[in-house]
Amino acid sequence: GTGTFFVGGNWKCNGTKESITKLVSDLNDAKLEADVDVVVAPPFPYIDQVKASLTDRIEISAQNSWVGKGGAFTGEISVEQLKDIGCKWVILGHSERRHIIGENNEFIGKKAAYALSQGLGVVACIGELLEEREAGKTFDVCFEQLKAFADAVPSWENIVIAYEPVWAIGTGKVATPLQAQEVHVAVRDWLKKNVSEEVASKTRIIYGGSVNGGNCADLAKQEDIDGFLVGGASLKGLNLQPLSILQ
Ligand code: G2H
Repeated sequence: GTGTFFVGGNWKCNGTKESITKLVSDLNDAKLEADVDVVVAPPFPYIDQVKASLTDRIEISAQNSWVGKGGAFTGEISVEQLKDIGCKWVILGHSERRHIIGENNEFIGKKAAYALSQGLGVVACIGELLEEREAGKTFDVCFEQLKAFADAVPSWENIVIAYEPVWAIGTGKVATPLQAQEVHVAVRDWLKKNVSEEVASKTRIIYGGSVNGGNCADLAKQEDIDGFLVGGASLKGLNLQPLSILQ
């Protein structure tokens, strides 16, 4: 693998003050391995609560951010505000935002560039729909999404790429270790050809889509899987014991 193993918990639009209090207390009690970066992404209204109660060992990510400086953008949350309340990361290009909200590659690229310019790390998500996979377009789609990030960002230093095949998201249908590895190695190769050898060898490429305690160990053994973005299972405390991230 590349760099420090990265495990992100994406809570999506879930939780209450009460359930999040419990989740934070479970995370605070968990014994985390020293050499794993652990990050959680609570819904916006709870970030402050989580920041105030969660161990500093775990960093906080937002699930989205506005494309530029804050101002007259009703309903949006700015990068400046996320920094102000202690976020270190933002997830951008998640398939739920691409396919449900309708964010396109160019807009996502701009968001990434702005977030990086203000010092947030970016979890840059890419991934194909089932019909795209079945039509043999997995690499084309992933490379196009990757190119939109590459065209927009000045540096890859603060970016983690998350490969999340849409058909595996929240479906319980996890990609096989070989299906994931095949795309991860192709992404690394794309970076090598289109960005630089250094960026290709240093950028972490994490997998997301129905990761849980039962399937994470085999996925983590793959050479180019450098971590996970976990949704559903992270609401139960990032319970990835077989990987001994939490013991
Ligand atoms: C993919 C993942 C987290 P889940 O979206 O980003 O969610 O683990 O529920 O498939």
